[in-house]
Amino acid sequence: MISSKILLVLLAFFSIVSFLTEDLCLGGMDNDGWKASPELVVKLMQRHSETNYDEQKVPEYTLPDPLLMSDGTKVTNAQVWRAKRRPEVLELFRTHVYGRSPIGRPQDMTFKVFDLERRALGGLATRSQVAVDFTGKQNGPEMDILIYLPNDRKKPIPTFVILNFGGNHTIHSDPAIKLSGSWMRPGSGIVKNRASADSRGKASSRFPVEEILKRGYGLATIYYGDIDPDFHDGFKNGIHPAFDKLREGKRASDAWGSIGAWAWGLSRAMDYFETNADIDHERVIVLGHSRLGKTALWAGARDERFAIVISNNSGCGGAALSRRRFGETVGRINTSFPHWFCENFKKYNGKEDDLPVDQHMLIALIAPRPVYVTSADEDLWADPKGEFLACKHAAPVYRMLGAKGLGIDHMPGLDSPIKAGNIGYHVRSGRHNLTEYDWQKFMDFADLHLVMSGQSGN
Ligand code: GTR
Repeated sequence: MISSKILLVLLAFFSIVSFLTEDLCLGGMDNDGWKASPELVVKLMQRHSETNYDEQKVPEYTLPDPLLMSDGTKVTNAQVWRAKRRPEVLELFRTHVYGRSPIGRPQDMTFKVFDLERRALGGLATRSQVAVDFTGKQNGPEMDILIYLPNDRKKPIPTFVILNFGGNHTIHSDPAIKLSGSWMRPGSGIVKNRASADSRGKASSRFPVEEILKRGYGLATIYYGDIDPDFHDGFKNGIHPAFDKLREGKRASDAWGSIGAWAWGLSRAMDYFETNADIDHERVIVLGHSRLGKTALWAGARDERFAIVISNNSGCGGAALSRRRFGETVGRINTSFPHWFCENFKKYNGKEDDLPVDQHMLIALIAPRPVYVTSADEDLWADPKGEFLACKHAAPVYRMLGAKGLGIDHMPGLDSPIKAGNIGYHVRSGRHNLTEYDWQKFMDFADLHLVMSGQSGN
């Protein structure tokens, strides 16, 4: 018979061990942390010989120091970071990477709530849909925000905001969600670049709406194509022509690309949240997957009203360090997607070492607010290690601002999230995707950090 005292001691021992394996990332038996599967590396290198997936072939590189001003002065305290270096780094990203977006809320922008249902999803949620007319003109560019807020929680509600790839009606089978009339990329349920009713709910595996509501969070989502359709048309459609200032009929080399536009749209959604008393606008978490993960990081870097920023499998031009040239490179992304970044970014095709920034500095711009970055085991195109290293090299800025950064130096094991510091990270089993596992970890991170820091927007 084991006495209850011994049982208690054993229980305490095992909970300490499990705490350590999660937070010091011993990841079960995997003390060395995550490494790409050698079989996968061989397979990918055979399939795409022009792409590097071999860690041994990552070139030597030196990262720019986020705490060193362009004039060579060292940033030694939080005041200098805030007053001088942060604006300088932001300006470098505007000039060389994402381009310059219009500043602030457009004067004539209007919000119209065209749907309000207090007994949505069997009474679990209040659903609303809001039309945002960016220029205040009926026939001008417009985005629709779909919002679910839990009914059984005290208002205001901390809320996730996420852009989606297929239209708001794809995130859930709720038949009252407006079927998007915007331009769509070809795919199932799409006829002549428009959504048909067949596409309702088709992305629901990426949006565990009920789970989010049950954990006390709201969810707001917007179709990214409402802000700018994702194809290169010389910036004639979407939001760009309404706000672009041309010089002699031409766009400037630092004019905003599509990522800049999508991120700007997220800030306009925040403008709306500030007018809705049921949404806790001081606890809005901006999140995105893949190209929209790049977008979430840029949105959170530019707009400090976002309390937490989450990048899911964002890769090149997102959380991954460009200088590693592992998986997708600057040259590759600018060739495949010439409309995502500003024109100046193309100067760095094959010349990553000349960039005055790297992506750890994008994460540093979010400091000291909590940021969570994820990778996926099989998503070598997005360079999991490069995503982790960007978090690690952003940490000195967090520490200078009095926040704990990552708290570790090497990659955690598979499925072993790091969440105690203001920089969180996990590498999940499986492919490039946004899964329920990812959402559970985002909510764990938000539970921990929204309570602890009680972020205030500004
Ligand atoms: C890929 C692109 C990535 C990533 C992804 C996505 O084709 O190379 O940078 O953004 O698309 O957004 O799905």
